[in-house]
Amino acid sequence: MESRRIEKLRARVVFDSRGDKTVEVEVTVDGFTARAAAPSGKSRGKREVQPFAEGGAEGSVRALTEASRRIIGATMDDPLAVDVLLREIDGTEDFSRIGGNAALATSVAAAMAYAGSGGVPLYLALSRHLGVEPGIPLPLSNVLGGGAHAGSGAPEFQEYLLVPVGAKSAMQAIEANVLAYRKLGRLLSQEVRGYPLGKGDEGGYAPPISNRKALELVARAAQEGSDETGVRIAVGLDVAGSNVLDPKSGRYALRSDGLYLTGEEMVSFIGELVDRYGIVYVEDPFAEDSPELFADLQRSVPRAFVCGDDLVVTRPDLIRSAMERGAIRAAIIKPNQVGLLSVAAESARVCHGLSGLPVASHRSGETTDAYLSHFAVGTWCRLIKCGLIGGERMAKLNELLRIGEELGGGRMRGLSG
Ligand code: 2PG
Ligand code: MG
Repeated sequence: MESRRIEKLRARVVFDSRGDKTVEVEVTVDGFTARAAAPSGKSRGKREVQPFAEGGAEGSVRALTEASRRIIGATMDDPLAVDVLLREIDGTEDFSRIGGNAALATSVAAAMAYAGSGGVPLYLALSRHLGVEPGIPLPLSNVLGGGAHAGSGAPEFQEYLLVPVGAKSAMQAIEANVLAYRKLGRLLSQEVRGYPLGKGDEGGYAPPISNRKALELVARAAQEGSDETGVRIAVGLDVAGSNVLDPKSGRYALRSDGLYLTGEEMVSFIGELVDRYGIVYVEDPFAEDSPELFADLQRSVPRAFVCGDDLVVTRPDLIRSAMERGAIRAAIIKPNQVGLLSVAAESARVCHGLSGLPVASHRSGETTDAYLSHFAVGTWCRLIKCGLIGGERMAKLNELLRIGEELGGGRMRGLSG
């Protein structure tokens, strides 16, 4: 690819879907301007980079604006070329000088501007640069939320997900998930008296019920949705285990179920749920510093995909070691956990090399940007976890439909093959 010049950079503070401040960046490359903002997580892994510089989003904008003198005028030989410069400029291990969100917004805006100045969409520029054939990911949809994303009284598990494993296209997958989501709403209004269908941070329902009850209802909604659409919809979970662990007792506190489990008991409990509800995907079932429990679970449910999020925080080295020791078969790829699109792409590559599933993922505080979908297609993440209901979630799904059109429907291999 030929060399192009970064002509302008401008950073500003904007708000995410939760109303928190984040950083948006505009970059102009060879006359083409692109804009990107970074999302923010609430249940963050200990080893994620710092999202913001000292002084929060404003501090990050100041730090990046100061550093922009070194970025403007630089040349890009490929869509991810600005990342080397960003790392040099920040100079810290955890991106604390400019903040991972400012770095990511710059990384993405520059990649998009580079792609746009060459007349191609981001997913195509990425797939060409990385030598990956583009593919459409299977959408994982959060339809019921608890934990850190909901108020007290909601289940402790953070996300109950629909996995439309039988879908052949993004359109089929989204339609099936929306139908099952509506069925879940009906079931909840019948079964949970007085619950006005309130929602959590990611647009899923957040009812005051136990984890067991939530799973039972989500599994019923998935079954009814499968029967009606003919597309098999399975169930997935993000436990966000670090937030369920009570640090004092070292037990997993599932208050809504009246259970206080040791690590080993939690392995058995999750294993039972996987068998009983046909769960195909379990993210962060344990705290981030217990890889041995992940490995125990993965061994006991070999057909399910145990997935690491806080466990591996989008770091290629951590993903490699967790997959090699058999702790996980899937890894969450959240670009702002590492602050650079190139590192996130490398993480997806590591997964492919170890026959694992990369799962492109949103954050609970999102923006209406849709570059996550381009990233997922361009690096062929097999799954995308981007929520379902809410403009900031649907923006990513609608972008998948548009990309699918360009790819002539697009290949969707999902969980199999
Ligand atoms: C997660 C995410 C996104 P947060 O744990 O997977 O769903 O939550 O962005 O709050 O870390
Ligand atoms: Mg997670």
